[in-house]
Amino acid sequence: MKFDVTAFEAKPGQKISITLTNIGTTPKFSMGHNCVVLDRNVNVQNFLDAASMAASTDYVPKDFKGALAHTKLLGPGESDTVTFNAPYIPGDYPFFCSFPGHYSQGTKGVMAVK
Ligand SMILES: [Cu+2]
Repeated sequence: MKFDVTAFEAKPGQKISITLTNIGTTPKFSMGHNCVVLDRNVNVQNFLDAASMAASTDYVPKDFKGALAHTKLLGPGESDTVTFNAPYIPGDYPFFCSFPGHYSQGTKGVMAVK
């Protein structure tokens, strides 16, 4: 369970498009995937804890600040693209699938703004 891209670089403020395609075959309720880009000062585990309670909003907690961008939660064969501007502050920004358990199984990566 991995993203095929686990690291990329961006310039501050650069327009970024992330396209996620779920190439799996397991139904969305048990094996959906999304891609969330988090601000660099947000504690990932705190976000994931909130995300695990947010099934109704694609595991993106609406009352938890810090997601810079996210795709929809995708079932098998589905695809979604999200476009956003990279932050102006250089640093490493994590991205990951916020479906419960998927981060710890390795569905994650880093966007390096420099
Ligand atoms: Cu996932």
